[in-house]
Amino acid sequence: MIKGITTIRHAGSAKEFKALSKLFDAIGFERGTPWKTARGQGVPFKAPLGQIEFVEGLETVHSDLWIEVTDLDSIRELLIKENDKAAGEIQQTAWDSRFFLAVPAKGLKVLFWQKNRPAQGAVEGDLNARGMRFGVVVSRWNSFITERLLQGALDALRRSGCREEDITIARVPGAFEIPSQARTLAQSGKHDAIVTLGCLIRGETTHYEHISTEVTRGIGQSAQETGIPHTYGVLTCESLEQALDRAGLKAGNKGFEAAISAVEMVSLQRKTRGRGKKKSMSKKKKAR
Ligand code: DLZ
Repeated sequence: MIKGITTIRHAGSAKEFKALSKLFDAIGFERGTPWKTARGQGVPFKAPLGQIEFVEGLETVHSDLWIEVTDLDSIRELLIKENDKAAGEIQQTAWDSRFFLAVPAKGLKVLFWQKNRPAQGAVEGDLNARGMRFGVVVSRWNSFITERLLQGALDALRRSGCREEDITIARVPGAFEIPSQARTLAQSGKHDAIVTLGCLIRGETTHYEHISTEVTRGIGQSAQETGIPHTYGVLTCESLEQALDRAGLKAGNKGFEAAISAVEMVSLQRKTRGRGKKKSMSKKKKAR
């Protein structure tokens, strides 16, 4: 059974090793488990998809590593910001994509590319959480489930490039307390989005309908009134079995999904927020 593909790149020195690791962190790769012995060190960087492609015929672009991305322009900006002056200009390919070449270390040619999307006039958020700050509100009631949701959410944030220190976790007693804490975090000005996680089980919850309606309404209201995206990872289930399925078993992990949605919403908000709004926010900051 094939498990995966690894491309080994030998760094020329410890300094180059460090610089390459920093750069791959910055562009959103998931860091694997590093190793170090007396004779050397290694650190894997993982992508959601790895493949080997054989090509025959006319192939004009040559590169050691091809990295497909969802937002080519942001990646190029990031590379330039990280001092990779070798990031070339973006060009069109003959196969309906755009690309640019970068040389992050001597002799290492990396090609970043993105498939052209049909021009639909739509703007979408990206999944790069580098530099974003998140508040995560998680309830302790049914902690057997909610802790799994939390692990899913943290996994999603880390994999998208969010740093540990940019995540604040607030634990509340039960789902009913989630909205007020979510609002407190949203109003603090310290978070770009709030991820809410909880678990209500109908069979075990008195006034299930009332609580779930109130929690959903409260979270939505906090999002609308603060202008900070809130995402919904509160399970409302018929049984414990159903909740377990949604917390990492058959039906995925709703915590992971809520966190990924939060990353996308922050990115979308940044892309679509008008200039005027940004200005008035910085004025507000100055006034404080
Ligand atoms: C009281 C209660 C009940 C019966 N069930 C749940 C539940 O299934 N999930 C949950 O998150 N919280 C539950 N709670 C607690 C309430 O949400 C709330 O924390 C308490 O009533 C205290 O205000």
